[in-house]
Amino acid sequence: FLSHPEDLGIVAVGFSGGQGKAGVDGGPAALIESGLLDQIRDELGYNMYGHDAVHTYKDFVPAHDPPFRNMKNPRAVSAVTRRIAEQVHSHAKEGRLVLTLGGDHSIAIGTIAGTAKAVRERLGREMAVIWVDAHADINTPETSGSGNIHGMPVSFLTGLAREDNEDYFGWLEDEHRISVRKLVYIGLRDVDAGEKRILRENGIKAFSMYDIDKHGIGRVMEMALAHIGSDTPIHLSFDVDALDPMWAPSTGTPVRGGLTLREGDYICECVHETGSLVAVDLVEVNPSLATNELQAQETVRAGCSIVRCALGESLL
Ligand code: B3U
Ligand code: MN
Ligand code: MN
Repeated sequence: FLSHPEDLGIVAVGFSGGQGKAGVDGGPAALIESGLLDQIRDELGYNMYGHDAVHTYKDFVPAHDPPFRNMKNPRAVSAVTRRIAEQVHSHAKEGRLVLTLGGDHSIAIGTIAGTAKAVRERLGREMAVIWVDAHADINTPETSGSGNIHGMPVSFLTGLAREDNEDYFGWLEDEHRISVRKLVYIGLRDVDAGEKRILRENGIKAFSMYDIDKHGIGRVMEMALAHIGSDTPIHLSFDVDALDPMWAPSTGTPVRGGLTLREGDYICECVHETGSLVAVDLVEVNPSLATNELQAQETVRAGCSIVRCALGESLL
């Protein structure tokens, strides 16, 4: 699906407004300083575009941003994700694979909107999303207990949540959206009651940690990819908190009982192997939440491993 599979568009998003903890905006810089982009260029051989800047979106964050429909920082998140959608779209429309480094998971409103639109324009097709996360991030503004938009991106992207005002995600159009039928979750273990209802009522495919224990990650990936169907472009959105805190402690909402690093890497390897990958997000790396320097380093290392596997490191 990529006209230039050797070309990689990079969007480094230093943004934290989708949740309340400072420091996740420092995730991209930490990943890049640890050498991720050098590894991608030198070891994996990609031509890189847009790798020279971590974007802060300062001009897109309004001074006054009161809650709206229970959402916190709604104008900021809406304006920033609208800009991210343009950035991602401009890479994807050239047929590049797009890598976005976050930032909190609200930024996926922009990344997925951007690729979904480009995939429709270039290929005339609907894209699938594999969402790897401890959380479902499918609250509507009304079901959310926290008001944090990083817990809501999937509801806006599927159209389960809608808003007409363009300052509050009203800029999202059908061309930006994905179907609930083409969405697959992996790694869930902390899902709100309202979200469980949404998953059930919409028949959304979800592989929780229970399913991974029961079937093993190998079988789960077979089932996940079978659900999507071969020959469908895939956007992989990977929240580092899907990994067990043993591997990725330095993240905003760690939940015990998660994926091993190898299981996370394997998910990415399988997705890469399909040849259908069009975009990857790695989000929620927050180096400043670590209780010691080693924890921050380990989380960054795990994030780099996830990204390299998604970009094909393990293929012999
Ligand atoms: N479901 C909760 C908690 C949460 C979602 N995503 C993260 N935490 N990282 C919420 O706030 O919507
Ligand atoms: Mn998430
Ligand atoms: Mn999460």
